[in-house]
Amino acid sequence: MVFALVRPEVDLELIFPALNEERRLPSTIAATVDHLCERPWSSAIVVVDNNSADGTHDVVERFAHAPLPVYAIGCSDRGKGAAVRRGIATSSARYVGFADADCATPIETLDPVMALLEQGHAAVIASRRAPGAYYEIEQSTLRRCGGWVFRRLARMSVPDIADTQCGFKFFDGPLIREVVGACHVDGFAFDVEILAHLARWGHRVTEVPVAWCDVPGSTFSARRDGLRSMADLIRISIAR
Ligand SMILES: Nc1nc2c(ncn2[C@@H]2O[C@H](COP(=O)(O)OP(=O)(O)OP(=O)(O)O)[C@@H](O)[C@H]2O)c(=O)[nH]1
Ligand SMILES: [Mg+2]
Repeated sequence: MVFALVRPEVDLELIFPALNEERRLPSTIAATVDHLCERPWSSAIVVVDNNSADGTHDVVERFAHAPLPVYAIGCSDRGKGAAVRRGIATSSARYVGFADADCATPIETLDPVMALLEQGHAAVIASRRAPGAYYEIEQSTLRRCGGWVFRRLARMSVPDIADTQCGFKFFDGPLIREVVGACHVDGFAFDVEILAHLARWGHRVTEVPVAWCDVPGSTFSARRDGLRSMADLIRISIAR
């Protein structure tokens, strides 16, 4: 693990927001290091940990001698959105993006994503609803109904994006640093706020199909996070 206030510039920084991820994070970082080492871009991994109560911090330490830098940084504001924004705002990479600690989106998805970014696309996001995508989810009725309402509310701000919530999104670095400077949502609806800003500023968001697999151990609570996300979505659509 590397501590650094300012991280050296690389082609790609991949941010993992992590809250109590000692079980899901080790294999995800290992697979990501293996993948990135074989790619032509210089890259770094950044875990943004909101003071996890488990051994998340120790997991990152185990990668101290990895062939590419694996940083751990903190975030005083709670929430996945706050953590991702902190990772992006402190990055100086040419391209930057985030993925979930559960590796629900296979890391191989990075190859088509990077190809599109290098062709000049501003934002490339994995999508479970783009043609060619595959996913299967076992969810409670409450979560399914909540998801339905969430999608309808999200459409008020980003009508053209089929899947706003897949945790695998990559961007042009300078552009997204400017975008997150104008964003405020700390919880799970932060993706919609970022995408809405990109759309408002005239940037196209490209969705790439993903073979997504559900991974147990979710940190999302349909009651607590679901209600908060819906309130955030209403705020995002009013702020237009
Ligand atoms: N730093 C930080 N990370 C968080 C926080 N809440 C969630 N995360 C991370 O956000 C990522 C996505 O969380 P998941 O628990 O997989 O939730 P999800 O993917 O939205 O929902 P599922 O489909 O149920 O998995 C994981 O890497 C979590 O550790 C938080 O408050 N702080
Ligand atoms: Mg997940």
